[in-house]
Amino acid sequence: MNREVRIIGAPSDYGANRRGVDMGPSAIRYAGLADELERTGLTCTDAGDLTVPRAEERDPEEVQPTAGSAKFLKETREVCTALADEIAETITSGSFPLVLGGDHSIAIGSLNGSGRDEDVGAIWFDAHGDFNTPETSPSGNVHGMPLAAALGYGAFGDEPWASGNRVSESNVVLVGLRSLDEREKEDIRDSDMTAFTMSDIDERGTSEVVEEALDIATAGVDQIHVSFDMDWLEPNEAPGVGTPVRGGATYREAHTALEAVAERDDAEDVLRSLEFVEVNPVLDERNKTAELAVELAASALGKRVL
Ligand code: HAR
Ligand code: MN
Ligand code: MN
Ligand code: MN
Repeated sequence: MNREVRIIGAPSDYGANRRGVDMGPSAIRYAGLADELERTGLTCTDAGDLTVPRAEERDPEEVQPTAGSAKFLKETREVCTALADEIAETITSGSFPLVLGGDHSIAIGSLNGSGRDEDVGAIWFDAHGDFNTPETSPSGNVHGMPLAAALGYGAFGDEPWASGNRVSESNVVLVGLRSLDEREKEDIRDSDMTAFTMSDIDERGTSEVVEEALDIATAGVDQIHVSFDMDWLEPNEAPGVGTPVRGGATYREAHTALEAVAERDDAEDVLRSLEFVEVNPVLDERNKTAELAVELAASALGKRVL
């Protein structure tokens, strides 16, 4: 990474059913993000947090717990619109956006900011598919929908703030899946995305799977967004997440995956934006998950042991 890194906090918990994930950006900063990136040799500035009024400080009349079957969609639109603008401006100014969530609904904004002026691909490290729509979601939680939203599925097709971007579906790759809803499985199979499950990682190893993911995500587009949901990891490594699922990536596998991204970026300048989401300090053990997010950010941005 040879651009200045701009840290952008998106402290929203409107997409999740567990409160506390709005404190994720603070926890990751407190874990030493800026210092670690400087030690990695990067220049970094902190843009602070986007303004996200919490549900309690809003006029109860104005808070919309449900809109169709997507909860807090109006609030999520506000956050994502602001985030998309911030990311697009950061890229235009020549800096690199490093986004801190917040629950994964913020990725709708990240994908729209990253894919505003150019075709982009995406790699999605997650236990979950995040491919439900308001029509298919069993929970109504928007953090289970950001990929479907950005790609214009279901009701999101009529929401330009969600789907008015240049994210190329055939360049979207999910990695490390292990928890999908029944309808979501079908929709992922029917889509033009590529999906690798944890079984693929078991059989082929992390390096090979991530190399192939990078090949697919970058084919025919210049750059990619990397979205890293901390629940990708095994819950004992990352206990501070709202929806942990057993059978996740190990500590080393997570570093291996992001080191592979960094190596590719060294060679071809493929990273356009990066985010770490779903860190929930209320559920964490002594900020362990936030500290791991810091380490992984450094790996993704080029930290080398030697
Ligand atoms: N698929 C489930 C739903 O839609 C669970 C989504 C889980 N949340 C996340 N996203 N952390 O990766 O409700
Ligand atoms: Mn997710
Ligand atoms: Mn997840
Ligand atoms: Mn280019």
